[in-house]
Amino acid sequence: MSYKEEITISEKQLRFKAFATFVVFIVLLALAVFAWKKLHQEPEVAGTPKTLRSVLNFNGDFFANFLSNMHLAATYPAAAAVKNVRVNGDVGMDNSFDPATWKLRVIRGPGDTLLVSLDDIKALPKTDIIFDFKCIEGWSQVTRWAGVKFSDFAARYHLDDQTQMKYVGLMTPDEKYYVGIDMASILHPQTILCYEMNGRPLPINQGYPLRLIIPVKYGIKHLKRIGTISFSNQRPPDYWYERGYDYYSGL
Ligand SMILES: Nc1nc2c(c(=O)[nH]1)N[C@H]1C(S)=C(S)[C@@H](COP(=O)(O)O)O[C@H]1N2
Ligand SMILES: [Mo]
Repeated sequence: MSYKEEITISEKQLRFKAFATFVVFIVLLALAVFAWKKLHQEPEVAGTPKTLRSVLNFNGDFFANFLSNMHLAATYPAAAAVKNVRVNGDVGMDNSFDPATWKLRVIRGPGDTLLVSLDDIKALPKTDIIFDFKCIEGWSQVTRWAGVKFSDFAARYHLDDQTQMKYVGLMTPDEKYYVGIDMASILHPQTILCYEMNGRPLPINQGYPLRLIIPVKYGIKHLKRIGTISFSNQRPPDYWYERGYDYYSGL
């Protein structure tokens, strides 16, 4: 007697099994097609079908709440910074802009806007940061920037009531590009209102006179050409969130 028992299947049984497997396959396929269609008939919320958006929001909130964003992003020696910095997005960066008349508008509250010149900003303590700038498109570059820490700026202009709120909104002067940032991330010690790249004034296509550099977030949040800054307890509008991305886009 052999150790293993032999199993014999009749041809009839075999045919039945093949048929049953095929039926299961068709049923699953039909279900998948049905679910896919249903998903695409759903109303969109912030650029994504409702169900997908709620999964994305859940993931976003999970990472925003349960992972600390108080870590420091890795920094690099100046020699590691690339010379040819990639220019990526240009929404809100049209040529009609006149940098000579620019002032930063800080909306402290209804009817209470503070105007700050580039010279005033440059007079504040300067912070350098060399880090790996990451875009959600999949590229990254070690780049070098300098400016004033947002937290130093907020302290100098006594924005104490404002920084008690939950969010900061930033917009280009034409209001065509805009981002919302949670307060913890904007007050992070590596977040700067940036006016220099590679030791020189920001080039116009990199956001001259002032851009946001926020190493704990993906590139989409590093708004170039800041026009206004405002504060709120509700999430400010966010350009890429409205087009289907994660609101926090943290790293
Ligand atoms: N005003 C404005 N800021 C912007 C964008 C944009 O389209 N408009 N694109 C963002 C994206 S997706 C990235 S990756 C970075 C790219 O910055 P860079 O052009 O200096 O490399 O800018 C961000 N800031
Ligand atoms: Mo990006």
